[in-house]
Amino acid sequence: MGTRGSKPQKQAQVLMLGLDGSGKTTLLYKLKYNESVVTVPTVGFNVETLDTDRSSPGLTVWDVGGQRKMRPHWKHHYSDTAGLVFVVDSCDQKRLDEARKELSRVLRYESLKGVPLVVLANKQDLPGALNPEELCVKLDLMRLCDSRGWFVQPCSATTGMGLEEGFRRIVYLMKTPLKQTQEDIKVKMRSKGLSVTAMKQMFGCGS
Ligand code: G3D
Ligand code: MG
Repeated sequence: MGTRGSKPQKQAQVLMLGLDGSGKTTLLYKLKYNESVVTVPTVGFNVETLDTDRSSPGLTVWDVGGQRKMRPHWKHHYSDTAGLVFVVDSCDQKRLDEARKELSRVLRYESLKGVPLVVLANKQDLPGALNPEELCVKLDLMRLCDSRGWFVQPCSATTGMGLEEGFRRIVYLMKTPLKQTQEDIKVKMRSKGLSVTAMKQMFGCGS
């Protein structure tokens, strides 16, 4: 994954949302240019294309401003969205409930029905960051993500850890029918000797 090559590739739109300060802009530019940028609160949006392997569509990633006054504009991006990435600040426990409410509002939109979701559990480099299992519970993902493929990816926009994995995961979920995703997970679980419930609680992926 990185900058686009010369040959045109089909593009799929990924919408990246999350509260202001969760790290969306930082991670977009880390992923695109492997550079740490000094960010200012995003007014409007940033958009970048990301390369994927040749069998997958390239990604057009929209980073839409997350301040309260910007959130009513999120819906204007929903219609062409093939994948959703929701970024959370894993250290900011005070705002997790606000994040859960915003995510819940987003997922209720008819035009996003069935669209897969990757939650990026950002800022894992900081002490006290909640892990994916804890976030899964705090964000009530099992309930919110009924009938869609989903996954929680730990990451750090500062170090770059987990970013490519998160975007690879959204590509995988976009390409794979939900039933197949669930089947893959069950196979993986059995190979690790885990129960269906335990694995769903840890990593999600549909009902
Ligand atoms: P946003 O686009 O979601 O609003 P930004 O968030 O990308 O503007 O990031 C908000 C602040 O969080 C920035 O710090 C940024 O450096 C920091 N940040 C983003 N991701 C990480 C991360 O993974 N780890 C750590 N430690 N910090 C991160 P400032 O100080 O400029 O507000
Ligand atoms: Mg921003």
